[in-house]
Amino acid sequence: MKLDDLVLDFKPESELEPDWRTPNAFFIEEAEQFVRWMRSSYLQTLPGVGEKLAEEIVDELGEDCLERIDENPEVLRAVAARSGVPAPTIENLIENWRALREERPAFATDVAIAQRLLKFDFTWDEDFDRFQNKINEGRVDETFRIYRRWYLGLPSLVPSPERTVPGMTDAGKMLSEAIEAGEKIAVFCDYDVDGTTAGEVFRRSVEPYGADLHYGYADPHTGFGLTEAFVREAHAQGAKVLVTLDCGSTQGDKVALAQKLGMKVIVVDHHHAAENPADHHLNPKLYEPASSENTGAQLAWKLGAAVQAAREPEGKTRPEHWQENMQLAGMGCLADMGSVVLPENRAFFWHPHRHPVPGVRALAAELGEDPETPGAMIATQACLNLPKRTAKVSAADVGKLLAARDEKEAEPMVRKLLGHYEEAKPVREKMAKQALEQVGEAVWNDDGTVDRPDPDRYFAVARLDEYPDYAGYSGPVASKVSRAASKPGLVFAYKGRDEHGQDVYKFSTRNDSPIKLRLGDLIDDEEMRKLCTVKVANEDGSVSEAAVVGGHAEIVSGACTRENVDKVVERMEEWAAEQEKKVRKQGGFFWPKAYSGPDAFLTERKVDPDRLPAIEEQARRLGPFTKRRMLAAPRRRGRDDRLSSNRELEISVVGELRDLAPDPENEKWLAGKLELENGMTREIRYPADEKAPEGKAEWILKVGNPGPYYLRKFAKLAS
Ligand SMILES: [Mn+2]
Repeated sequence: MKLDDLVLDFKPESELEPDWRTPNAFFIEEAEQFVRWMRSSYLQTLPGVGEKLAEEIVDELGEDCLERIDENPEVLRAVAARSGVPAPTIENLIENWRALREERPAFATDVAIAQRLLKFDFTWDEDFDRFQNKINEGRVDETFRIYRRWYLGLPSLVPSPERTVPGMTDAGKMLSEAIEAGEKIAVFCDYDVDGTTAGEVFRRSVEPYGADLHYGYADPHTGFGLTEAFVREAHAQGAKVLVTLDCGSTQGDKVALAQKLGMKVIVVDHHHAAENPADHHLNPKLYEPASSENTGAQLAWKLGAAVQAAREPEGKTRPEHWQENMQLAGMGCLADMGSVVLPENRAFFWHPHRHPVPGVRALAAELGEDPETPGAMIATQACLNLPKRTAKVSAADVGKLLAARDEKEAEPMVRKLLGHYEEAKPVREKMAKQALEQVGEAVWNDDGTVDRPDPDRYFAVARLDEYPDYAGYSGPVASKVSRAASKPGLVFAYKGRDEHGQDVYKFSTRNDSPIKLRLGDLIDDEEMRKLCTVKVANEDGSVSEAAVVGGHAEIVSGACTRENVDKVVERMEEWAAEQEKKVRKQGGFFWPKAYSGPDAFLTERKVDPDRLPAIEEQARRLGPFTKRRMLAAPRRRGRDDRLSSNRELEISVVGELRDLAPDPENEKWLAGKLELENGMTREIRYPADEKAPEGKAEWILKVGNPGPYYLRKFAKLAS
C-alpha cells in the first residue's frame, strides 16, 4: 500500500472557525483500506494464530471473516483443508473461539472503528509523523501491529518501572529490604481518587510479603500534600521508611524532617516537581520531556511492581498485579484525567477491566454502573472523589472502602459514601445552575459559526458565594460552564473565612471546549502565583505565606482571597491573549509538540446511509473507547444510557428533517425524523429555539446512543 492509496485530507478546523484555534483535525475518507489489516491483526492476537494463518483465514473466508467465524466457528475447517495448516491447530481455535470472543468484545473490523483507531493514535503530532513515515516506507504491517497492540491494550504496552521513572528499581529494592527486615513502612496518600487508589494499589502490591504498613491521607481542607503531623506520627509509630503517593514533590521540608527523624523517604508524585531531598524522588516531571504520563496510581502500581520484581524468585511481578491492582490504578488514572488513548493507558483500562476490587464493585452496583468498564463508572468515581469535594468525607474512609476484602466488608463504607453523595448532589446541581445562569450559553448558528457569550473574553467566569462546605465542586462546575459556553470555564467558590481572617475562594478552571489553551502553564505563571498567595498556618503555630495553585495540562485549581478574585480573572485573560499570540507565531492552528491536552476531533464525513445500521451495531458493541470529555457527561441512570455514554462515535450523514413538532416531554426540543438519501429514517431531536433548515443538509450523528439522535449541523456545509 502506498501513501497515494490513502487519502489523508488535512483540514485545520481553523478553516471552519477562523477565529478560534483547535488541535489538528483531519478527515480520512478511505478508511476501508485499513479494514483488511485490522481483521488480520485481530486474528493474530489469538493464541496459535500467526501472520500466515491469519492471512489464510482472511483469504479463505473473505472480508467478513470475523463475523462468519463468530456465527459458526466451524467455517475455520475450510481454512485447514485449503492451506495445509495442521488440523489440530484449527480444531483448537474452533474450540476456543467463543471464550476468546468473550475476552475481546469488540472487533476492529469496521471502517468507522478503523477511523477511530487512526484518530486516537494521531492525538500527538509526533505519532502522526511516525505513522506517515512508516506508510511512506511501505511499513504498513508494522504500523498495524502497533495499532493492534494499542487497541487491545496488551500488557506489552506497559513500560517497565525503570523506564517510567529512573530509580524506581532501586526504590523497589530498598522497600524489599525494609520488608525483609520487618521494618515499619509509613505511607501517605493524596486525598483524591488518584491518591487513594495509589495507596490501595501499593498496599495490595506489598501485602503478600507481610509488609508492616502505617497509612495516612492528605486533607484538602487543611492543604495539599504531606504534613508535619503525619511525619511525626509515623516516627512515633516507629516507621523506618516513608512513602508518599501522588504527593510529596513540593513538600521537601517535610521530607527533610522525616529524614532528620531517621526515616528513608520515597516520594512518588506526578504533580509539579520541585527540589526535594528524598532518598528516591520518583516524579516523571523531573525530566524534560517528562519520562512518563503516568498518574499517581499508575506510579504506585509501578513501584509495587518494582518491589515484587525484587522479591519474586525470577524477578517477575505477581500475576494478580495485572488484574485487580492494575484496574484500580487505571481508575485513578481516569479520575486524574489521564489520557484514554495513550497506548499504555489502554492496557490499564482495557486489559484488566474484568477485575474490579470488591469495594468498587459494591459501590458501582448501588449506583447502577458497570464495574467492568472503568470509563463507565462516572457516579462511582464521583463518590470516591467526595473527600476532595466536601469535608464531610475523609480520604481514609475511601481508603477503607478500597481495602475491603469482600463486598460485605465494604458495605458500611458504601452506605456512608452514598449518603453523603445524595446530600451533595442537589447542592452540586444548584451550584451548576447558578453558574450557568451567570455565564450564558454558546449558540451554534446555521452558517456554522458559534456565538459565544461574552465573546471578547477567553474565559467563561462564574462566582459562587453560598456553598462554603462544597467549594470543592468548583472543578466539575467549571467543566459544565466550559461545555455550555464553548470556551474555557473558570469558577470561583467561596470557602469561608479562615483562622487568619482571610475570605478565601477556591477556584478551578477546566476546558471542555474546542479552544485550546495550555491551562497547565498557568501554574508556573509568576503573576498567578503571586495572586494565589495566602497565609497558611505551620505546625508550630507560626504563619507563613504559600502560593496555592496546581494541576495538570488542562486542569488548574487554586485559592485566593476575596480581594484578588477579579485580579486572577484579569491575569488569566491577559495570559490567554499572550498564549494566542505565541501560537499564531508558531504557524498555525495546533499546539507545539509538548501539547498533551484533549484529543483531536474527527468525524467520518458523509457516510453512505446503507452503512448506518452496521455502524450503529458496531458502536453498540464497542468497549471503553472514547474521549474523556464524553465520559464526563453524566446521563440518566439505567444500563442503556450508562453504556451509551461510553460508546459514542461521530459520523455525518446527508438528510432532510421531517415531521418536526414540539417534543411533549421536553419543551427545549422539537422531535421528528431525519430522512436519509436511501429513504431510511431515524428519530431525532432538534433545539426548539433554532430555526430548522429546509432541504438537504449534512448532519452530525453521535452513533451508539439508544436514540433519538440530537442533531448538530456540520459546520462546513453552509459555505
Ligand atoms: Mn494525581
